[in-house]
Amino acid sequence: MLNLVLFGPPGAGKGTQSENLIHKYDLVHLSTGDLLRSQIGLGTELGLQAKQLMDQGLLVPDEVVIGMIENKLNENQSAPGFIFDGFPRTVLQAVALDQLLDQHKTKINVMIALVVDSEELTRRLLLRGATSGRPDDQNEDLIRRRVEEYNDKTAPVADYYSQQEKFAAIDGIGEIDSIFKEICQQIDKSVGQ
Ligand code: B4P
Repeated sequence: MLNLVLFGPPGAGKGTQSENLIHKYDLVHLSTGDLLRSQIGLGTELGLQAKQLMDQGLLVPDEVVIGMIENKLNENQSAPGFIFDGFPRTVLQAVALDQLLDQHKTKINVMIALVVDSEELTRRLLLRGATSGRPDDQNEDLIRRRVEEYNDKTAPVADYYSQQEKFAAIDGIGEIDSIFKEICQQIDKSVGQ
């Protein structure tokens, strides 16, 4: 099995690169952002609660996203591997993911971090906000809040994978295709191909 964490601040290109990676490596894509937006679209209680936090640029509670990932792992027991996009976003989520994968007799192979400066992140997200209708992409103060939330709560997750010697950083600025090639090289290296 190949299990990959795609990591980086909001707008770093995680969702964009995941689209290509799932085809090349035949992986199941688990994006907690997409899962939460789907709950919002369905108007569920969970979606309503998540929307209040997401619209403020804040993370939703750990137990909510961990529960969603647990359900998806159980639903996809015969998958050849997973790409975790936007999860884990806290150290507690990272510990929970290791425990869940252990129950499924598998593990994370590599965490790939896309490095992009905050000026470029703001530019990309405002550009996406102009067409996507995502409320969290339409306001510069809110984007700044999301980046602060990332720096406070999510950035330490990199150390967690670094300590396990699974961390690889890639420059996330440049052509989408060339960044994709670099990610693939890193994945192939980590699985010894
Ligand atoms: P996400 O949906 O994960 O939002 P994101 O980080 O903004 O998306 P992403 O980073 O994938 O966007 P991409 O770079 O591909 O989360 C939204 C919210 O959900 C969070 O703020 C939080 O509230 C909540 N949430 C999600 N997961 C959670 C968790 N685990 N715990 C708690 N809360 C959670 O794309 C950005 C733009 O850049 C696109 O328009 C793309 O076209 C462009 N782009 C990409 N690569 C480019 C490149 N190389 N050059 C130029 N543009 C590029």
